[in-house]
Amino acid sequence: MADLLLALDVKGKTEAVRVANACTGEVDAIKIGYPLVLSTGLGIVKDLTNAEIPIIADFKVADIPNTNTLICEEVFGAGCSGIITHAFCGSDSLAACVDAAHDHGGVCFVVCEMSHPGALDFLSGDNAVRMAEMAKAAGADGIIAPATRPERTAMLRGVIGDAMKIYSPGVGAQGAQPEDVKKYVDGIIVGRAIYEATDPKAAAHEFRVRAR
Ligand code: BMP
Repeated sequence: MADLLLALDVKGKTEAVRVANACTGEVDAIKIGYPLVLSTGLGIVKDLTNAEIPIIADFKVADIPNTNTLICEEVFGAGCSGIITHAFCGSDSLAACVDAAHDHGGVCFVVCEMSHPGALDFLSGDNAVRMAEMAKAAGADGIIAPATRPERTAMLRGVIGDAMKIYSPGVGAQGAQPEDVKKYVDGIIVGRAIYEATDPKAAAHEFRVRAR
């Protein structure tokens, strides 16, 4: 049984609030990232938290520890409850994000293997295993692993154990189905298949039911 996270990669406040309001009650969290925040500013978090849904900032943080800490302070200060970071900058950079998240009562998720075909160039294989081990050692709350490669996500579950969560993108527009991964993960991430749907609420409802 997996939660449903809406990847709200729309542009502008009007569209973001329209989709978020439509999906209220059907999604367990909203993931925001550069497309939305660069088009609206971080103030969009307050507009979305009116719906009282947890907001996770997918900024795939990847810098030196001090810069990572500064980014996290802005994210959690704006009202987000989670941050998604990369691990490839090293254990000190990763620790900065985990520590900042926990200092603010939030959660930190670590990208280990990505869902798109190009992930096979670097963000996969032994590198993914190593980053999952780094995420566990850093005390991260969970990892990001691909619904498009369920066997890899199952393997990464074995690396991190059951105490950490896995959120899994790739369902819908990228071709994966909720049934492919729901037994391995705690949440599926769906973007275009919901926010581009004629009826986002109905689409979210269907994904939520299928993820259960
Ligand atoms: P969509 O369902 O429209 O493909 O959106 C997927 C979302 O998950 C996007 O926000 C994307 O940036 C994110 N994502 C992904 O697709 N694959 C990954 O490996 C990691 C991601 O964060």
